[in-house]
Amino acid sequence: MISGYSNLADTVSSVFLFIGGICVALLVLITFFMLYFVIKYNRKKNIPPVNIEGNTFLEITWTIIPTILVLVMFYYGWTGYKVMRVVPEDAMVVKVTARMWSWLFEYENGTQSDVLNLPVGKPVKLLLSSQDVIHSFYIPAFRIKQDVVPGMETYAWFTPAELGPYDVFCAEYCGLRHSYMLAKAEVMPEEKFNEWYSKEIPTEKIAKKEPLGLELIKAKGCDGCHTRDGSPLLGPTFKGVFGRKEKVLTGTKEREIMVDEEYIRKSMLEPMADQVAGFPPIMPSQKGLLTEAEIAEIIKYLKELK
Ligand SMILES: [Cu+2]
Repeated sequence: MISGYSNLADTVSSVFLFIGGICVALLVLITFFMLYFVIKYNRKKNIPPVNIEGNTFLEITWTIIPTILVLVMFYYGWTGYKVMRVVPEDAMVVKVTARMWSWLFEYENGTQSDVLNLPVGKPVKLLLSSQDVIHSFYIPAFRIKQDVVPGMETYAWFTPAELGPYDVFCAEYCGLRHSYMLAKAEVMPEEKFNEWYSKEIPTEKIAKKEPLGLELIKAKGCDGCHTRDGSPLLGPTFKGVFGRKEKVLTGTKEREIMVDEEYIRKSMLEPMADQVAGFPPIMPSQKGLLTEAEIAEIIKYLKELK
């Protein structure tokens, strides 16, 4: 039986409440005695000091009780943690890629999305990797939080128990737009998920379908730094980029170039080679992350974005 928004929710919440409860009880107890002694042994009362010898009963008590408390905390923490590390064999695998400043979700059939779509009641295993710095994958409602570290793969799993959209956060400060690193986890009935997964898009949606280039820009996280409305963000805006004259830094030398296909392509693969002046040098190379076909689609889209 699952209660809460995921199979882990109850376990994590009860450990949290248990430890929180002990902390509050200790805080109240210690504060009470502190104030009590401050008043009772106030200097103005002129109580003559006496030498107190050891008290075996007290010493044993304050050793045994905290030891038991800490061991109980450990027991609950450990049994809960063990559940989180043992992934059911039938779990659906989703590759999660973190980069400054967005999440990418990739399914076993190659589908990519910036929304984590999930069927309700099915275990899902997330394989987490980072393209740049340390991030942390965090869905508070599911009680899931796992660091995403460049150069290694981490994982997490859970079974979503209730329908709905949920917030996905990055819980590790990862730079300027860390707080914008938001995504949605959409838990849906299995049929609806299968429909989405097999890409049976209803006809009325096909008509409104976004150009592939724009879809890529969103899915690959380009719009974390580049706007499409003309306002500069951490990088130059995409609006009217094609044919624009830009001052770029080549090494330390500033020169003027005109943005053409070749320049856009190079900026994706070697962003630091001719970097637009006035922007921070933070763009990660997309080498190996974008296929030639995807690059072509993005260029096609940017050409049209007047
Ligand atoms: Cu982050």
